[in-house]
Amino acid sequence: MRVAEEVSAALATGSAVVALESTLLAHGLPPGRNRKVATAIEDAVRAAGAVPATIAVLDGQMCVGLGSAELDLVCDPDAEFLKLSARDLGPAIALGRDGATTIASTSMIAHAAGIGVFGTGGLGGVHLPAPGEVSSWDVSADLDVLAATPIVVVCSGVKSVLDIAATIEVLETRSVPVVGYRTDFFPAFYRRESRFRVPWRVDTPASAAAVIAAHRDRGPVRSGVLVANPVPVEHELDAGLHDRLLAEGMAKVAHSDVRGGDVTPVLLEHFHTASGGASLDTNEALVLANVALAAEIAVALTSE
Ligand code: PSU
Ligand code: MN
Repeated sequence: MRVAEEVSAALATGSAVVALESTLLAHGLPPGRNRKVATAIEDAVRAAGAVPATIAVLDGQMCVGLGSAELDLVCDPDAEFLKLSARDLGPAIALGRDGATTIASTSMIAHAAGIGVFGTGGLGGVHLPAPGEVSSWDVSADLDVLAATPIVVVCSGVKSVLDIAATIEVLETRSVPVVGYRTDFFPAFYRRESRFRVPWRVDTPASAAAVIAAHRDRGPVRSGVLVANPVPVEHELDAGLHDRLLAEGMAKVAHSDVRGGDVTPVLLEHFHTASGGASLDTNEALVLANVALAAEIAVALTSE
Protein backbone atom coordinates (compact mmCIF):
# COMPACT_ATOMS: atom_id res chain seq x y z
CA MET A 1 0.00 0.00 0.00
CA ARG A 2 1.20 3.53 -0.77
CA VAL A 3 -0.06 6.39 1.40
CA ALA A 4 0.47 9.95 0.16
CA GLU A 5 2.79 12.06 2.29
CA GLU A 6 0.14 14.62 3.18
CA VAL A 7 -2.22 11.85 4.29
CA SER A 8 0.31 9.98 6.40
CA ALA A 9 1.44 13.25 8.01
CA ALA A 10 -2.16 14.07 8.95
CA LEU A 11 -2.74 10.58 10.33
CA ALA A 12 0.48 10.73 12.35
CA THR A 13 -0.63 13.93 14.08
CA GLY A 14 -4.22 12.79 14.59
CA SER A 15 -5.60 15.40 12.15
CA ALA A 16 -8.85 14.85 10.28
CA VAL A 17 -8.63 12.75 7.10
CA VAL A 18 -11.51 11.79 4.80
CA ALA A 19 -11.33 8.76 2.50
CA LEU A 20 -12.85 9.14 -0.97
CA GLU A 21 -13.71 6.46 -3.52
CA SER A 22 -12.73 6.32 -7.18
CA THR A 23 -15.59 4.25 -8.64
CA LEU A 24 -17.97 7.18 -8.52
CA LEU A 25 -15.43 9.05 -10.68
CA ALA A 26 -14.47 6.28 -13.12
CA HIS A 27 -17.86 4.59 -13.46
CA GLY A 28 -20.47 6.92 -11.99
CA LEU A 29 -19.87 10.22 -13.80
CA PRO A 30 -19.19 11.00 -17.47
CA PRO A 31 -15.67 11.78 -18.73
CA GLY A 32 -14.71 15.42 -18.31
CA ARG A 33 -17.31 16.10 -15.66
CA ASN A 34 -15.74 13.41 -13.46
CA ARG A 35 -12.38 15.19 -13.37
CA LYS A 36 -13.94 18.51 -12.35
CA VAL A 37 -15.93 16.76 -9.63
CA ALA A 38 -12.78 14.98 -8.39
CA THR A 39 -11.16 18.34 -7.73
CA ALA A 40 -14.34 19.87 -6.30
CA ILE A 41 -14.63 16.94 -3.87
CA GLU A 42 -11.07 17.34 -2.61
CA ASP A 43 -11.56 21.12 -2.31
CA ALA A 44 -14.78 20.61 -0.30
CA VAL A 45 -12.95 18.31 2.13
CA ARG A 46 -10.13 20.82 2.56
CA ALA A 47 -12.54 23.73 2.99
CA ALA A 48 -14.09 21.85 5.92
CA GLY A 49 -10.70 21.37 7.55
CA ALA A 50 -9.71 17.81 6.64
CA VAL A 51 -7.20 16.15 4.31
CA PRO A 52 -8.71 14.24 1.35
CA ALA A 53 -7.48 10.73 0.54
CA THR A 54 -8.84 9.46 -2.76
CA ILE A 55 -8.27 5.72 -3.04
CA ALA A 56 -7.62 3.59 -6.15
CA VAL A 57 -5.45 0.69 -7.30
CA LEU A 58 -2.69 1.79 -9.69
CA ASP A 59 -0.46 -0.81 -11.37
CA GLY A 60 -1.52 -3.29 -8.72
CA GLN A 61 -0.72 -0.99 -5.83
CA MET A 62 -3.34 0.21 -3.36
CA CYS A 63 -2.96 4.00 -3.29
CA VAL A 64 -4.33 6.25 -0.57
CA GLY A 65 -4.23 9.90 -1.64
CA LEU A 66 -3.80 10.57 -5.37
CA GLY A 67 -1.89 13.30 -7.15
CA SER A 68 -3.35 15.38 -9.95
CA ALA A 69 -1.94 13.19 -12.76
CA GLU A 70 -3.29 10.09 -11.02
CA LEU A 71 -6.76 11.64 -10.77
CA ASP A 72 -6.49 12.41 -14.52
CA LEU A 73 -5.86 8.72 -15.12
CA VAL A 74 -8.77 7.53 -12.96
CA CYS A 75 -11.08 9.90 -14.86
CA ASP A 76 -9.79 9.01 -18.34
CA PRO A 77 -12.07 6.47 -20.04
CA ASP A 78 -9.17 5.37 -22.28
CA ALA A 79 -7.31 4.19 -19.17
CA GLU A 80 -10.11 1.60 -18.80
CA PHE A 81 -10.08 1.36 -15.03
CA LEU A 82 -11.78 -1.77 -13.73
CA LYS A 83 -14.48 -1.53 -11.06
CA LEU A 84 -12.91 -3.24 -8.05
CA SER A 85 -15.05 -4.49 -5.21
CA ALA A 86 -13.43 -5.96 -2.09
CA ARG A 87 -13.01 -9.44 -3.57
CA ASP A 88 -11.18 -8.02 -6.58
CA LEU A 89 -8.30 -6.47 -4.62
CA GLY A 90 -6.15 -9.62 -4.47
CA PRO A 91 -6.42 -10.37 -8.21
CA ALA A 92 -5.86 -6.71 -9.18
CA ILE A 93 -2.75 -6.50 -6.97
CA ALA A 94 -1.30 -9.80 -8.20
CA LEU A 95 -1.97 -9.01 -11.87
CA GLY A 96 -0.76 -5.41 -11.65
CA ARG A 97 -4.00 -3.84 -12.85
CA ASP A 98 -5.49 -0.35 -12.59
CA GLY A 99 -8.85 -0.13 -10.90
CA ALA A 100 -11.33 2.16 -9.22
CA THR A 101 -12.48 1.18 -5.75
CA THR A 102 -16.11 0.88 -4.63
CA ILE A 103 -17.40 1.68 -1.16
CA ALA A 104 -16.56 -1.90 -0.12
CA SER A 105 -12.94 -1.88 -1.27
CA THR A 106 -12.36 1.79 -0.38
CA SER A 107 -13.60 1.11 3.17
CA MET A 108 -11.23 -1.83 3.61
CA ILE A 109 -8.22 0.05 2.29
CA ALA A 110 -9.07 3.21 4.26
CA HIS A 111 -9.42 1.25 7.48
CA ALA A 112 -6.14 -0.57 6.85
CA ALA A 113 -4.49 2.84 6.39
CA GLY A 114 -5.93 4.11 9.67
CA ILE A 115 -8.63 6.37 8.20
CA GLY A 116 -11.97 6.29 10.02
CA VAL A 117 -14.28 8.52 7.95
CA PHE A 118 -15.32 8.17 4.32
CA GLY A 119 -17.58 10.48 2.31
CA THR A 120 -19.29 9.38 -0.90
CA GLY A 121 -22.50 9.44 -2.97
CA GLY A 122 -24.72 6.38 -2.72
CA LEU A 123 -24.23 3.07 -0.94
CA GLY A 124 -24.61 -0.18 -2.88
CA GLY A 125 -27.52 -2.28 -1.68
CA VAL A 126 -29.97 -5.06 -2.45
CA HIS A 127 -31.06 -5.06 -6.09
CA LEU A 128 -34.68 -5.67 -7.04
CA PRO A 129 -35.45 -8.96 -8.75
CA ALA A 130 -35.93 -8.90 -12.54
CA PRO A 131 -39.49 -9.61 -13.71
CA GLY A 132 -40.22 -13.29 -13.08
CA GLU A 133 -37.34 -13.74 -10.64
CA VAL A 134 -37.81 -14.34 -6.91
CA SER A 135 -34.50 -12.74 -5.96
CA SER A 136 -31.79 -10.93 -7.90
CA TRP A 137 -29.13 -12.46 -5.61
CA ASP A 138 -27.40 -9.15 -6.22
CA VAL A 139 -26.54 -7.72 -2.83
CA SER A 140 -23.68 -5.25 -2.84
CA ALA A 141 -20.55 -6.24 -0.93
CA ASP A 142 -20.72 -2.69 0.45
CA LEU A 143 -23.18 -4.00 3.06
CA ASP A 144 -21.05 -6.88 4.32
CA VAL A 145 -17.91 -4.77 4.40
CA LEU A 146 -19.70 -2.06 6.37
CA ALA A 147 -20.83 -4.76 8.80
CA ALA A 148 -17.25 -5.92 9.37
CA THR A 149 -15.21 -2.71 9.09
CA PRO A 150 -15.18 0.04 11.71
CA ILE A 151 -15.52 2.96 9.30
CA VAL A 152 -18.01 5.83 9.05
CA VAL A 153 -19.62 6.15 5.62
CA VAL A 154 -21.44 9.42 4.87
CA CYS A 155 -23.76 8.99 1.88
CA SER A 156 -27.21 9.94 0.58
CA GLY A 157 -28.72 6.53 1.21
CA VAL A 158 -29.20 4.22 -1.76
CA LYS A 159 -30.62 4.87 -5.19
CA SER A 160 -34.27 4.13 -5.78
CA VAL A 161 -33.21 1.61 -8.45
CA LEU A 162 -32.47 -0.66 -5.49
CA ASP A 163 -34.77 -2.39 -3.02
CA ILE A 164 -34.49 0.23 -0.27
CA ALA A 165 -36.58 -1.69 2.27
CA ALA A 166 -34.46 -4.84 1.84
CA THR A 167 -31.25 -2.80 2.04
CA ILE A 168 -32.34 -1.27 5.34
CA GLU A 169 -33.24 -4.73 6.67
CA VAL A 170 -29.81 -6.11 5.76
CA LEU A 171 -28.11 -3.18 7.53
CA GLU A 172 -30.13 -3.99 10.65
CA THR A 173 -29.32 -7.71 10.48
CA ARG A 174 -25.62 -6.90 10.08
CA SER A 175 -25.71 -4.53 13.08
CA VAL A 176 -24.80 -1.37 11.19
CA PRO A 177 -26.17 1.73 12.93
CA VAL A 178 -27.98 4.02 10.48
CA VAL A 179 -28.04 7.66 11.52
CA GLY A 180 -30.09 10.24 9.63
CA TYR A 181 -28.43 13.62 9.39
CA ARG A 182 -31.14 16.23 9.94
CA THR A 183 -33.71 13.73 8.67
CA ASP A 184 -36.08 11.10 10.05
CA PHE A 185 -36.23 9.24 6.75
CA PHE A 186 -33.72 7.15 4.84
CA PRO A 187 -32.71 9.20 1.77
CA ALA A 188 -33.15 7.84 -1.75
CA PHE A 189 -30.13 9.47 -3.41
CA TYR A 190 -31.81 11.70 -6.03
CA ARG A 191 -34.73 12.28 -3.63
CA ARG A 192 -34.40 13.51 -0.07
CA GLU A 193 -36.68 10.89 1.43
CA SER A 194 -37.75 7.32 0.86
CA ARG A 195 -40.84 5.92 2.60
CA PHE A 196 -38.65 4.36 5.29
CA ARG A 197 -37.64 5.88 8.60
CA VAL A 198 -34.13 5.87 10.05
CA PRO A 199 -33.72 4.49 13.57
CA TRP A 200 -31.55 7.40 14.75
CA ARG A 201 -31.21 11.06 13.94
CA VAL A 202 -28.52 13.66 14.67
CA ASP A 203 -28.53 17.34 13.80
CA THR A 204 -24.91 18.44 14.19
CA PRO A 205 -21.46 17.07 13.29
CA ALA A 206 -20.69 17.06 17.03
CA SER A 207 -23.57 14.76 17.88
CA ALA A 208 -22.71 12.52 14.90
CA ALA A 209 -19.17 12.32 16.29
CA ALA A 210 -20.48 11.50 19.78
CA VAL A 211 -22.58 8.64 18.37
CA ILE A 212 -19.65 7.31 16.37
CA ALA A 213 -17.24 7.55 19.30
CA ALA A 214 -19.67 5.68 21.58
CA HIS A 215 -20.24 2.99 18.95
CA ARG A 216 -16.50 2.59 18.41
CA ASP A 217 -15.10 2.89 21.89
CA ARG A 218 -17.82 2.00 24.34
CA GLY A 219 -20.17 -0.30 22.46
CA PRO A 220 -19.52 -4.03 21.95
CA VAL A 221 -20.33 -3.98 18.20
CA ARG A 222 -17.46 -3.77 15.69
CA SER A 223 -19.33 -2.63 12.61
CA GLY A 224 -19.14 0.62 10.66
CA VAL A 225 -21.65 3.45 10.94
CA LEU A 226 -23.80 4.77 8.11
CA VAL A 227 -24.57 8.48 8.21
CA ALA A 228 -27.43 9.21 5.79
CA ASN A 229 -27.40 12.79 4.52
CA PRO A 230 -30.17 13.85 2.09
CA VAL A 231 -29.26 15.85 -1.02
CA PRO A 232 -29.55 19.62 -0.37
CA VAL A 233 -33.17 20.59 -1.01
CA GLU A 234 -32.40 22.94 -3.91
CA HIS A 235 -30.68 20.11 -5.79
CA GLU A 236 -33.31 17.41 -5.29
CA LEU A 237 -34.47 15.84 -8.57
CA ASP A 238 -38.07 16.64 -9.52
CA ALA A 239 -40.35 13.79 -8.35
CA GLY A 240 -42.12 13.27 -11.67
CA LEU A 241 -38.89 13.27 -13.66
CA HIS A 242 -37.32 10.90 -11.14
CA ASP A 243 -40.16 8.38 -11.37
CA ARG A 244 -40.11 8.41 -15.18
CA LEU A 245 -36.32 7.91 -15.37
CA LEU A 246 -36.52 5.09 -12.85
CA ALA A 247 -39.22 3.19 -14.76
CA GLU A 248 -37.36 3.61 -18.06
CA GLY A 249 -33.99 2.60 -16.63
CA MET A 250 -35.37 -0.53 -14.96
CA ALA A 251 -37.09 -1.58 -18.20
CA LYS A 252 -33.88 -1.01 -20.14
CA VAL A 253 -31.88 -3.29 -17.84
CA ALA A 254 -34.62 -5.93 -17.71
CA HIS A 255 -34.57 -6.18 -21.52
CA SER A 256 -30.78 -6.46 -21.75
CA ASP A 257 -28.19 -8.95 -20.55
CA VAL A 258 -26.57 -6.38 -18.24
CA ARG A 259 -25.91 -8.05 -14.88
CA GLY A 260 -23.86 -7.78 -11.71
CA GLY A 261 -21.52 -4.85 -11.27
CA ASP A 262 -22.54 -3.36 -14.63
CA VAL A 263 -26.15 -2.71 -13.59
CA THR A 264 -25.49 0.43 -11.53
CA PRO A 265 -23.30 2.19 -14.15
CA VAL A 266 -25.84 1.43 -16.91
CA LEU A 267 -28.74 2.79 -14.84
CA LEU A 268 -26.76 5.89 -13.87
CA GLU A 269 -25.89 6.50 -17.52
CA HIS A 270 -29.58 6.33 -18.39
CA PHE A 271 -30.49 8.80 -15.67
CA HIS A 272 -27.78 11.22 -16.78
CA THR A 273 -28.60 11.06 -20.50
CA ALA A 274 -32.39 10.99 -20.29
CA SER A 275 -32.59 13.81 -17.74
CA GLY A 276 -30.48 16.08 -19.93
CA GLY A 277 -27.91 16.31 -17.15
CA ALA A 278 -30.30 17.24 -14.31
CA SER A 279 -29.51 14.03 -12.43
CA LEU A 280 -25.79 14.79 -12.80
CA ASP A 281 -26.23 18.10 -11.04
CA THR A 282 -28.07 16.30 -8.23
CA ASN A 283 -25.39 13.61 -8.07
CA GLU A 284 -22.59 16.17 -7.90
CA ALA A 285 -24.36 18.30 -5.29
CA LEU A 286 -25.00 15.38 -2.96
CA VAL A 287 -21.44 14.08 -3.19
CA LEU A 288 -20.05 17.52 -2.38
CA ALA A 289 -22.40 17.90 0.58
CA ASN A 290 -21.53 14.41 1.85
CA VAL A 291 -17.76 14.84 1.70
CA ALA A 292 -18.06 18.22 3.43
CA LEU A 293 -20.14 16.66 6.20
CA ALA A 294 -17.68 13.75 6.42
CA ALA A 295 -14.90 16.30 6.91
CA GLU A 296 -16.85 18.14 9.62
CA ILE A 297 -17.48 14.84 11.40
CA ALA A 298 -13.82 13.84 11.06
CA VAL A 299 -12.83 17.19 12.59
CA ALA A 300 -15.36 16.75 15.40
CA LEU A 301 -13.99 13.25 16.06
CA THR A 302 -10.50 14.66 16.68
CA SER A 303 -11.80 16.22 19.90
CA GLU A 304 -13.85 13.19 21.03
N1 PSU B 1 -24.02 4.66 -6.38
C1 PSU B 1 -23.87 5.74 -7.16
N2 PSU B 1 -22.73 5.90 -7.88
C2 PSU B 1 -21.75 4.97 -7.83
C3 PSU B 1 -21.90 3.83 -6.99
C4 PSU B 1 -23.06 3.71 -6.29
O1 PSU B 1 -24.76 6.57 -7.23
O2 PSU B 1 -20.73 5.15 -8.53
C5 PSU B 1 -20.79 2.82 -6.89
C6 PSU B 1 -20.13 2.89 -5.50
O3 PSU B 1 -18.75 2.74 -5.68
C7 PSU B 1 -20.69 1.68 -4.79
C8 PSU B 1 -20.82 0.71 -5.95
O4 PSU B 1 -19.87 1.18 -3.79
O5 PSU B 1 -21.31 1.52 -7.01
C9 PSU B 1 -21.74 -0.45 -5.67
O6 PSU B 1 -21.66 -1.32 -6.74
P1 PSU B 1 -22.30 -2.79 -6.63
O7 PSU B 1 -23.77 -2.56 -6.53
O8 PSU B 1 -21.89 -3.47 -7.91
O9 PSU B 1 -21.75 -3.42 -5.39
MN1 MN C 1 -23.91 -5.98 -7.24
